[in-house]
Amino acid sequence: MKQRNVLVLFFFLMITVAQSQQLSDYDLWLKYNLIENSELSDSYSKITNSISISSESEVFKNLKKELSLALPKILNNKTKFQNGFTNETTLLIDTFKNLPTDLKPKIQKSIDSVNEEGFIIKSIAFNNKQLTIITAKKEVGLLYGTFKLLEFMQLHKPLTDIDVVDSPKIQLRMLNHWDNLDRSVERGYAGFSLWNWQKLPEHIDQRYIDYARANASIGINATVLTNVNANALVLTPMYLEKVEALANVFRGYGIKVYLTARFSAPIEIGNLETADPLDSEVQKWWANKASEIYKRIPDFGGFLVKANSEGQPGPQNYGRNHVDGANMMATALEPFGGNVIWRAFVYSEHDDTDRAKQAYDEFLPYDGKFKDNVVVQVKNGPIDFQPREPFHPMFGALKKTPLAMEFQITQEYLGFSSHLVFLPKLFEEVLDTDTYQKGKGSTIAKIIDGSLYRNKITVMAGVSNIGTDINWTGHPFAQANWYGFGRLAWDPYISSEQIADEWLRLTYNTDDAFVEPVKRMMLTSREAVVNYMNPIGLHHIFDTGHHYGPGPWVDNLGRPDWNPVYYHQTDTEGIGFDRTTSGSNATEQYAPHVQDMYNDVTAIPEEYLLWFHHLPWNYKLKNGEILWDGIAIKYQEGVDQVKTMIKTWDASKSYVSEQEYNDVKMLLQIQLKEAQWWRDACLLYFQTFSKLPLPDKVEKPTHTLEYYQSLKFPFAPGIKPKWD
Ligand code: BDP
Repeated sequence: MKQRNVLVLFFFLMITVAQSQQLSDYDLWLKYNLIENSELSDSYSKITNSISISSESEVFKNLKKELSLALPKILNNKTKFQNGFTNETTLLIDTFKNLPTDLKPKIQKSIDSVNEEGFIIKSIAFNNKQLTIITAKKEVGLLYGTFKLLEFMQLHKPLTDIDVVDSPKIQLRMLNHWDNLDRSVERGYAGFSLWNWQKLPEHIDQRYIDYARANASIGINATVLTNVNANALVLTPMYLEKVEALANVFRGYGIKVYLTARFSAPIEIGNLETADPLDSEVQKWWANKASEIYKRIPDFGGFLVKANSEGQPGPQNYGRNHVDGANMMATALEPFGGNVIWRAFVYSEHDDTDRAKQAYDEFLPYDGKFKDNVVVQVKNGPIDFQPREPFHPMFGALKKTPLAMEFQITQEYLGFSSHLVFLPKLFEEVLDTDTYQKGKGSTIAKIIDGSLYRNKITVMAGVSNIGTDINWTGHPFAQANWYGFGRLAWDPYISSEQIADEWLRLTYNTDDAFVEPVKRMMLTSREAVVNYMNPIGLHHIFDTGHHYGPGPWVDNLGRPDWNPVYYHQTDTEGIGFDRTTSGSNATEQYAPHVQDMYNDVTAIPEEYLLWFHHLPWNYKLKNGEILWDGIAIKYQEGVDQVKTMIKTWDASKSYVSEQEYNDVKMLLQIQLKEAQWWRDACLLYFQTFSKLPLPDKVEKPTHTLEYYQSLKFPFAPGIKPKWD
């Protein structure tokens, strides 16, 4: 009997430990772990001993809540808040205009250099003692400054002489949720949509608040709640009331709400017979809709629109064009300060031009024709969020239209949430790329932050990887992709290495012996996935619809450019898509310097080789290997890299909790199995054309090609409804 009680107690304890561990996954990078170094802890305590806050606004309430949550955890002592500045104050948090008059001159220069969302954290001598100040032009800057101060503490940085002057370089730092009203998430691999439409507006889930905290902590200031494949119902009063409730939560964290607008909404929910953008009734309908929304949500951000793309309705259904459609909506939003974000992800089933060329061809003639409150949102590459793509040729080519960057944080083509892939490495590669559109140094970062062409609106969007999973993102390391996206949207020039370093310290452990190897693992993970899925410029060889696993053999889909065989163009002679002047001439869409580089098989970086060139199997790569061997060895390298990742993680075991260790370990095992699956399936298939043996270094496949071709996944997560 006694023994049974002990056992029950033991199980109870185990469950509690497991639950508290999972709850810690829920805390993301806002863990606020206790600082054990007493010297450091004392110095932080001195600074945060007595905090002055002067207002009771939502933003102030939220930053106070955050400090009250964080400081006792980090420093193990209580924080004293005061109303307004006193002699006791050690940390003063206030907007510049409200600072004590004799303090202002000491900060004037710094405040002049920050923008509307920027902030200053400064330690200064004042009234014979040392005072730390967080100040900004607007309240939201104070929130960002507060999160930064807490971040510094979690990173164990010295604060005694702190002097930070920081501003976001991009205005709209935005998540795009591909969330449907039934709570399924298109390309979502982390559970259901966070938005519980059925319980809204009355029930405010704590998740909404924690979501807003997490976003504010990395500077994300806009969210599109709904899928680009939009449902017009979200624009009806019943849903707008729910959207309003979310906007009310997010406002206090500096986050604006946007919605996707289905172009045919005037017909579907407005009882009109047309959605023609030049029809005055349609124009009136959108104007009234905008005014209805702004009555509820005065700071509503605007609409994100996917039009005439993959079967979505748009202006072309009425013989009009993108400019007509976007400007009509922009006119409706203009009186209220709203924006239209018009997506450039278009390709037509009636056009057999290389799909990689179509968006550029369609949009270039419209450059400079959009209204001032329109931004055109472009995916990072010309096809579709592949593990690696060359940059989209629209970047830099449209000189008079602000372009938004659209990255995909959710891993549609990168192993879902079972593969550890650190995406800031991919984002950084894109942002650092030189388009040469205005001479050398015309990097994508400069186009996106508006510094190259002086755009009025600047936007970076990321297709969210967040859902109801307890750890938010499915894979614990996928939290780093949300985090890293936010950091890069704030400052597109910081390095992925810095992001990985800081994320690891905030999330797991600040010990260098842990951080250094695990950081290297994160930084190589992106190249690993390229190697085991799409090496040397291969792309879009994913299985149908769900995009889970390899399907290079697929050739039976409705339109040529949905089929992998279209993208690799393999035959007995060789492999690759000729996009040079002798082929589809997609290279012509780039600046001359880049054209020359991509056209020249000896000058092109080999990672893009088969994206632009069709080459014989025995083509000699730079390292002397023939192409067939080179491809096979890259696939093997990808698998080997995952094996090394597993070793690194094993060696880190003592630095993380058992559950953290096990969780990632199991996921890495899946990644290894799937990397091998990719390697074997692709090589067996390509071998039917090359007819060459696998090089010795490459492990032999464990199954036949027929076996891999027979695999079906009808219930793979994230499937796009209807079209599969
Ligand atoms: C593709 C996805 C599809 C999206 C589409 C888009 O497969 O689910 O609807 O992009 O971005 O990557 O509109």
